[in-house]
Amino acid sequence: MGVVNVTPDSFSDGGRYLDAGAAVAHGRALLAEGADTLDVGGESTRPSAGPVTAGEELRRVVPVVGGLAEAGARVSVDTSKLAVARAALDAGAVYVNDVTAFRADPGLAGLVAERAAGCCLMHMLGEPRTMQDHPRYDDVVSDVKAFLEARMAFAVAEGVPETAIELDPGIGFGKTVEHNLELLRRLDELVALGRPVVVGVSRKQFLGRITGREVPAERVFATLAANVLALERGAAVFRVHDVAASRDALLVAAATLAG
Ligand code: PMM
Repeated sequence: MGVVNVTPDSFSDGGRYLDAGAAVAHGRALLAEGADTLDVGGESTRPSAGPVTAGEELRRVVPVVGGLAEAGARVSVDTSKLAVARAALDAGAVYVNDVTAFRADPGLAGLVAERAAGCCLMHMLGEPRTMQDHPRYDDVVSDVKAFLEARMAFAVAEGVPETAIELDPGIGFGKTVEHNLELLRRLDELVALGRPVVVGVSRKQFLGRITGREVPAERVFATLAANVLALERGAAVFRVHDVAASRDALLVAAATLAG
């Protein structure tokens, strides 16, 4: 899953693809690099990011979703807002990636069901503005697992078939470096929920802490290491900025594991 952020303030690529034409060109390049899905987002979820109005998010996202769907891409929309998801599905998206797992707008579940779309339910502790202020868990993996199980039950109760649901531990969303590492180390416990597990480690801050790389774009090798280990522990979907590098690393890892 290639990331197409149409935001001024995302942590690794904010401001680069704010213009719809530039974002579509970037998405097309990621497709050429081998992305299966493009995840289009118009609201940054970085720690300390402020909210964006539905109108502004719509304005950013819809032309890009339309342009990429027209180019033949399988398009995901990264949003927590019903109005944005609806417009994106109208414009050709087939998947809703909600970092709040339908908590911000419970009506999203019904929309996903009605449109027979796919969805990703992600764990986040708190909200972006405060999530990195001393996150605490009894046991991070058990807590995240219980949360994802509960959100999946909610979605199913709202009519979303279980087969349409993918689950994401939300790497970096209300987690310390050690929490993120523990989640990756014990990812098989989330895989045991029986749904494809999505991981988004790409260029994230915990990789910078470990490697000393402060510039997100310099965390590509670190991203590959984390994704390969996640694959080995059963992850199915890899949300990444660097598609070509990730594709090669994951293909070699998958071929080795298959032997
Ligand atoms: N991370 C970001 C945004 N959306 N969605 C899912 N499902 N999983 C993630 O880990 C995730 C996400 C933040 O990264 P970005 O600002 O580079 O998009």
